[in-house]
Amino acid sequence: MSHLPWRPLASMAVATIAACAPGARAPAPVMSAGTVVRAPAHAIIPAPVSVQLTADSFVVDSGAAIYIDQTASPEVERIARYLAAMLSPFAQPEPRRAAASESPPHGSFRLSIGGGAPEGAESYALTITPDLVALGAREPAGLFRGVQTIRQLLPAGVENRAAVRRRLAMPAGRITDAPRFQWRGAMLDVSRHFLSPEDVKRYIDHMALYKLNRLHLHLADDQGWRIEIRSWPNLARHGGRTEVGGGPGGYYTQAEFADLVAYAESRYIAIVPEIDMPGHTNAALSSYPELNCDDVAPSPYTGIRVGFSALCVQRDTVYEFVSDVVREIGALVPTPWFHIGGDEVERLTDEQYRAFVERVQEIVRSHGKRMIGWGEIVPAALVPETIVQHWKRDSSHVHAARGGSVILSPSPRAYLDMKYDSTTVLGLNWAGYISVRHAYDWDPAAQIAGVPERAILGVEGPLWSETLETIQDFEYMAFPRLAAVAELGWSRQGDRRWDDFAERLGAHGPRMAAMGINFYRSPEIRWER
Ligand code: TNX
Repeated sequence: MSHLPWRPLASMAVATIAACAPGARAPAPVMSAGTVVRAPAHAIIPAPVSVQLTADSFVVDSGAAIYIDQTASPEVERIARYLAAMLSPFAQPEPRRAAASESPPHGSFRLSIGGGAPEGAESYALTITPDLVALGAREPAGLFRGVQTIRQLLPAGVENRAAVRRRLAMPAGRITDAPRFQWRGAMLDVSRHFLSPEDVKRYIDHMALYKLNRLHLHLADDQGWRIEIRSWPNLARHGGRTEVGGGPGGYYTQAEFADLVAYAESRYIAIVPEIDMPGHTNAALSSYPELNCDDVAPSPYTGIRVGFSALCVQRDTVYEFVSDVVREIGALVPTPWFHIGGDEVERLTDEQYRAFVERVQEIVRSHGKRMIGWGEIVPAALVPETIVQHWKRDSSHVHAARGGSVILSPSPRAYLDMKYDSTTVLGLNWAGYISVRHAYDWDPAAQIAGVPERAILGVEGPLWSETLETIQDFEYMAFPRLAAVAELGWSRQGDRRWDDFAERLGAHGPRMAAMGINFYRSPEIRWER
């Protein structure tokens, strides 16, 4: 694994490519017929482990075929089709099968599973010559990540299906890559303001470009319950009908949720469901009087205060409720994680709170899941498999010391709902202003004393939605900071430098624009046009 080579070699490639394309650093895509359109030499985010580019290039000619092995699995074939769709109308939509020993004709792509790639499910090796683009990985997940690298080596026009009269070129060279952390997440708060399944899919597609692999959905809070629970139907029917500001809210049927899970899975993103408890539960309390100690269901809540609600933790009914919810949601996700929230409870004694967390941990385990909770859960007797999500000062080092792992979402760095600066209209600022640089410029391994690299599962950028109504609002806060989170999660600390990231990010402006992302044009970045 090399930490250095990509930078000097990348700038060398910039120099050589500059000689044959307009614009010194990063030539703008030109959309006229017959023009070879070049991507910036290397603006890959997150930065790969090793990039060596040459002055040669590979041109995607119409009719380019994508080859897979004779014995390739249906999943490899699906990824080949995904690549074909990305290259459309240039590539042939149907992948071709060929023996590994056969060399595909000039101008082809080849996707293969094999030993040549670095170890790890998401790792890949990419070799580009003027003749062939060869992508190899140990597992299909690695091929999918590698396809995103191919995508980023192509000009931004590849994102825009309407621009058909173009040829696509990419620099030749070799890239080998593997993630630093296994958890590279984003969180959407669909409770404070509901997002339609289509909007969530849009976000998933944007996450895929940056090799993120976990989408944490905050599915229940005071202001809204967002998933159908068949054994407690009033949760969605009543609890789903509100949101901050009094809008219509909404919820996902189980079929819609299963469809979201499958959609995310096809991009190698796991959906991590969160039902916040015992606090942040007004929507549930309002739906079922028996969850309240006084048997009185409170009114729906559409404000943005926190801390005032709590389940009646001394009642067995509450644990039946929790078990039903975990069982039904758990059955909809193939992955092991179930997030119980656990934050900001002001209505219970410490002892009541800890006992609740311990009992719920047992329920989650009894359904075959691994519990995740916000930092507040640490004082409970947690098993090492339980995962703690750090967001503010907590005792996550205690969890690390008992062999547990931690997801880092420190609010002053990773909270995507914080304003960029004092002029940002959307968002909050209780954890400070978070410029793109501030979101990028920190080392997860140095963040918390007593939580070393080996105890860190990864990083996650939560996007709370008290002030965000439309998907465009969500995107404005998430982009480009989510790209910084992605690089923090994927790239080695020694391979990350703000100046360099800022330059690569500048080249993502046209790409994000072509994707239709409503991103914040931060003045810290020299955006390419
Ligand atoms: C704190 S972070 C919360 C959320 C709010 C967020 C707003 C956390 C575990 N709890 O309930 O939405 O701040 O930034």
